[in-house]
Amino acid sequence: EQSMYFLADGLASGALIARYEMLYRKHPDLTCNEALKSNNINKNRYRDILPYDQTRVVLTNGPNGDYVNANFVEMVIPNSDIRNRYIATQGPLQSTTEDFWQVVLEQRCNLIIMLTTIIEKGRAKCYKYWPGVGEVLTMQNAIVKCTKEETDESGSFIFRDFTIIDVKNNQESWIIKHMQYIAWPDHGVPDSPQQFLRFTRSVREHRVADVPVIVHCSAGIGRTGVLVLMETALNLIEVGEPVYPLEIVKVMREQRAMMVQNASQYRFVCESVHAAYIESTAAKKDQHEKKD
Ligand code: PTR
Ligand code: PTR
Repeated sequence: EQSMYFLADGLASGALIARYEMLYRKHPDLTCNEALKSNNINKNRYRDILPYDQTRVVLTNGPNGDYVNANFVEMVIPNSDIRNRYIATQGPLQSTTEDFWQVVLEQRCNLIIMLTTIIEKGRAKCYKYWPGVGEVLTMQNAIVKCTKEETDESGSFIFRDFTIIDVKNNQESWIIKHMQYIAWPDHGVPDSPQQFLRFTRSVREHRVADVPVIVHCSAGIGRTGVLVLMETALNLIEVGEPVYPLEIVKVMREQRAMMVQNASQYRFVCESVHAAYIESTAAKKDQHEKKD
């Protein structure tokens, strides 16, 4: 597989990282004007992390207007009819919790990926926007209940089940899976490619075609970008298409600025992609031998 050697070489020589460092962090032709309007400016967790106007998620019946710090990100898998949809967003603030759930409601989301903890190194990274087990969060347009919460055996992930009720729409209700990665600090990388691959595969198993998966960390760019890049790579490997990580980052940054925040995160995904390649080649060989 050609792109596997390309990756291994690129990592060993440092060429992959050097080319990553040259990318635009923000697309020069895209704007962030809505984010700066006086009604909206306080809805941003970080003043330097803003959504492009062109791909932002616009609320139709938002209780506080149409703005939320979130972008639609779509990753198309070539030579297939697959397009994996995401909503990449910041960790909600207390004041934007209702807007966050409004996105879930309007987009009919059923999977939320959280890649941060509430507090890291004594700093608030995300508001606890969900109810505890048996508790109910009541908002103007939605009611959310938590029916289940379990930590995986490694202690790195927490899985929750929520039920949401669309109050203004015949009390329609559905189940939402919440998958939280707790062993991944911001500006950092997960403990191991294997652990991260296990989590990303689990995301793939839970995704429903055409429904956007909500992915957030604290700013919604670094860890969120790593996850989107990894899922895209796994999907490409599944369908036998080559993986060129830098091209994937470019496509992501045309939809949300600064996705995959730093070189160590980029290196980590490239290493994980390489690990996934090796696993898939081994699995294919295994299958082949069983057939013989
Ligand atoms: N923003 C710089 C960076 O991207 O690395 C430096 C930085 C790192 C700033 C961490 C703040 C950091 O921590 P916190 O997000 O907890 O304030
Ligand atoms: N101004 C903050 C900083 O540079 O530290 C913004 C920021 C915070 C950027 C966290 C990225 C962060 O990481 P993540 O997107 O993974 O939450």
